Amino acid sequence: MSSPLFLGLDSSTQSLKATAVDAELNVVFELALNFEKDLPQFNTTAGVHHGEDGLTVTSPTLLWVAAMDLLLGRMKEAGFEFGRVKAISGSGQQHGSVYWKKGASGILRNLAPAESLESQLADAFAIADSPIWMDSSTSAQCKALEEKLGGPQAVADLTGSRAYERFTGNQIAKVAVEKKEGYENTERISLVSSFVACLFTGAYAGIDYSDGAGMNLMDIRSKTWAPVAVEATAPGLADKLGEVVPSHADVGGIHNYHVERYGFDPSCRVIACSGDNPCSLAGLGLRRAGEIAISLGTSDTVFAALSEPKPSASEGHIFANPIDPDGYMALVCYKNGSMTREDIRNRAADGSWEKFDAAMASTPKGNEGRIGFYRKEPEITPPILSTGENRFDAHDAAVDSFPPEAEIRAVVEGQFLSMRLHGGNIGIEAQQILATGGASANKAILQVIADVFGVEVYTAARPNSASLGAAYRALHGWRCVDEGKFVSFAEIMESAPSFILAASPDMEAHEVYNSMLKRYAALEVKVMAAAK
Ligand code: ADP
Ligand code: XUL
Repeated sequence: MSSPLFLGLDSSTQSLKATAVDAELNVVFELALNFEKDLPQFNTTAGVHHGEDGLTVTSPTLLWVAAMDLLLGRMKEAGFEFGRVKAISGSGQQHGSVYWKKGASGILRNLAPAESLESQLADAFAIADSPIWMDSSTSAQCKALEEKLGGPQAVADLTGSRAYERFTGNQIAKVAVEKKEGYENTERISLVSSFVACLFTGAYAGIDYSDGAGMNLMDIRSKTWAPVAVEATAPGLADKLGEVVPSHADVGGIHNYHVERYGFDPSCRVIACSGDNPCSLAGLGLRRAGEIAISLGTSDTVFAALSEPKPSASEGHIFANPIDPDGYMALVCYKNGSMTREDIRNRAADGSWEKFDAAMASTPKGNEGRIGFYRKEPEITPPILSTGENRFDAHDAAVDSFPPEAEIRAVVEGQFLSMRLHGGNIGIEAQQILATGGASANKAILQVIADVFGVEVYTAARPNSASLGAAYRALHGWRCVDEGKFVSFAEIMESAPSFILAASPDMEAHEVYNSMLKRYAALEVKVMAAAK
């Protein structure tokens, strides 16, 4: 008898990734595809389309559909044994929304294995372009929600976050007005995560409570839709959302499409899919106080598990914890993550990470007092909707440019000073850091993290903690079903591989960063004021 496998898929901004683990959590298979490179017919840049207003950002929903068959087909060609998969779960970029057209549930139910998902679902969406987390075009809707619910603190207390532009409820509110016909023709709205579950079950799958917390629609404590927020958002929305489900819930069996086309066992279960940051929390097994994660993907995020939610009206988010039904997670998100570092790399290091690393090695820690702010995209933390760059010398005087090497160090140091500042503001204090995501492969970046926070930085053997976490959650959900009760996630993680020490703090540099942090905070206030 072949041993069971558990499969995780991560539908992120730029890519679709698969990770399979066995029951002892050994990674037995990994594969990824890149939306821009592997699906050029959708004409995206790094998986997205930017609107002309500089604020609207969408991805074609059908791109994500086509990517699923392409990845599963490549897995089949590579000899992946789908028949061994006991359970599957997924991860999705948070906040993005999918609008299923009236009648789409019938199309999903009747998926035929001989035809692609893309051709069968071509007419299944009432809105062709999904708003995603990078969108910042809904300030008016955010203001309206906060006014209706009694202000930012009231929205934060109810939903875990004040109203944020990328949060799904505010995106839905905009769609309901600007694409009224499409909205009225929508029978179900999925998040990217629950949408992945729909593609596997061939039915509408519930939104899990961890990703559901990123919508400004869910009561963060009861983990059910908050009627007052739902009603304030858009007409008839309650009927389009379905049920909120626990992150470890079994949301259905695999559809025959996948059994026939790829060779899945008909008994394979689908476990609720969740957001990429929640799945990363699962992949890293974050539990202990003081253990924090820094994820460096398309977005940069810093997050930690916590037991008592203290939602802030000014910044950060509280989500339900995807692996602990009584717990929460706190998160701060940056839009100017990897794409902004890439932009500086392209301008100051000829597009080469080697040259980028050489520049880091040739510049002193603390950058001789230089501090830079880089907004290739409108920023979430702190909220600045205009793009731009601000550079300051050691005396806090604004300057127009830095030498190329200093520019590279500035974009890295500024980001982690900001994470220490804003993470600290919502109670994220590090005793140990787990780094993940594409840029966590970069040792020079990890050293800056260790020095700024003054703690050790660890990495997993692989940087894809979201798809790995989805695979772990597939195993977890399957165990919960099998035993007919909630099994603690810690039990699942007993055989998880240990982390690798990637950078130890240089305490002299840490002192330098301690004093820079005060300057950074003061300069940030100036930058914000000037940007308004
Ligand atoms: P996502 O899951 O959001 O699609 P990933 O976690 O896969 O993103 O990260 C992709 C990013 O990783 C790329 O945009 C790239 O800028 C960054 N990256 C890859 N290698 C390096 C490196 N050596 N140094 C810094 N950044 C890197
Ligand atoms: C989190 C957020 C991003 C996306 C990126 O709130 O907006 O990290 O999840 O995938």
